[in-house]
Amino acid sequence: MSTLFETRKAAIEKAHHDLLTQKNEELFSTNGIYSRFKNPILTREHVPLNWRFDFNPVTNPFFMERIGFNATFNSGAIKWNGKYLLVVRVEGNDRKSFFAVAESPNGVDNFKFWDKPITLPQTEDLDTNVYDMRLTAHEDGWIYGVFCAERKDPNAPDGDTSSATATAGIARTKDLVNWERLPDLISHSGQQRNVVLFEKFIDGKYAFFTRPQDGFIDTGKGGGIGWGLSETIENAEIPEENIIDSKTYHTVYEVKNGQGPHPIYTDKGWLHLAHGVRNTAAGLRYVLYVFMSDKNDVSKITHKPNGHFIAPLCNERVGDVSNVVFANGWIADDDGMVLIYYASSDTRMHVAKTTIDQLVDYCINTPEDRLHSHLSVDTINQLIDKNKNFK
Ligand code: M1P
Repeated sequence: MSTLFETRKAAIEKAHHDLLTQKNEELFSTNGIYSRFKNPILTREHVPLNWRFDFNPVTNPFFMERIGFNATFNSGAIKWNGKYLLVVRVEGNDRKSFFAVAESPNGVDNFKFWDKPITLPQTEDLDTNVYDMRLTAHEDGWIYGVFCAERKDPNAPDGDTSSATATAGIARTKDLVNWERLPDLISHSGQQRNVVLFEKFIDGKYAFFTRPQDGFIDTGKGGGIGWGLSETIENAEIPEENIIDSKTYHTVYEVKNGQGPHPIYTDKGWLHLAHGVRNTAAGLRYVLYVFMSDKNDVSKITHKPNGHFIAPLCNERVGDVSNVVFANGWIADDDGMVLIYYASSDTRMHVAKTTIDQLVDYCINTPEDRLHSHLSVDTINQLIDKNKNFK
């Protein structure tokens, strides 16, 4: 007769195997700009069983979970040795996030975590929490991961056990297994989150997209996507930062915004994916937007479609932090396909599929936000008039 240990272990292993080998299904896209997929690509249920369970029947006779995981979200992405890799923000039940690589043969399903999470070396100022890594294959030959390093605010008054600081941590690797930690980015504009290293040297310097912020949550006088150059990466410091894409009243990036993954080069210009945040009576709402910058000057925006590109829909709207979509990873494949990896509600990962050509067309031909209702109506009327002879 099977023991409880054996019965539970067999059932849990089968469910895990079925989940990891499940095929995903591309859904029809009404907007024609990108398609969503039926299933999330990574959930907390994908976390390997040997990270969660003690497999020794003597020390775990009930086959209980010993280490719980809460969420798998905000993943950096890279195509590497023919495989689609995500550096996932995995959050334990203890609320600590860490990074772990998950690999898929096709980028849309069958994601499987590597054997162990990433061991991230520390600086002298230990991180309390790390998250949202952006990956950059830099022309200097390294793959960099720039991420948010969070620590308790040393200036928090007694009794304040919540206030934190956000800084851009930097690590680099050649194999995504062994990582070298470099000193955190120094900027002179307050705290930093959503920092992304650009892949090319600019005038011999390392270039960063930044997101300066006065506080940990509120960007205050900061906010907007910034741009700054650093002489070195080993002691990265940006003396000057210019805002290239500001937060703006009554838009989807009214409260704050941030560069998503590294931009994608096209012969028409650089494609950018970013997140924008607005406030509502139900709290902050995070959406994704796309824009394009000059092919000879990545910091000069040339095309900016109005509104959101992806907003949380259906089940995506609910999770630990509801009404959020967030992306810090996408992969442009050799055939022009683009896979956008986005998380919903700080809980699970999804993929959306499009192409470079569709994204460029979207950027160039979608009307801009003209910032007033009557001008939005004017834009709609222009399309109606243009369509008169074609319906
Ligand atoms: O909870 C939503 C997101 O909030 C932060 O983004 P931002 O810095 O723009 O406010 C990040 O902590 C991100 O991880 C999170 O998904």
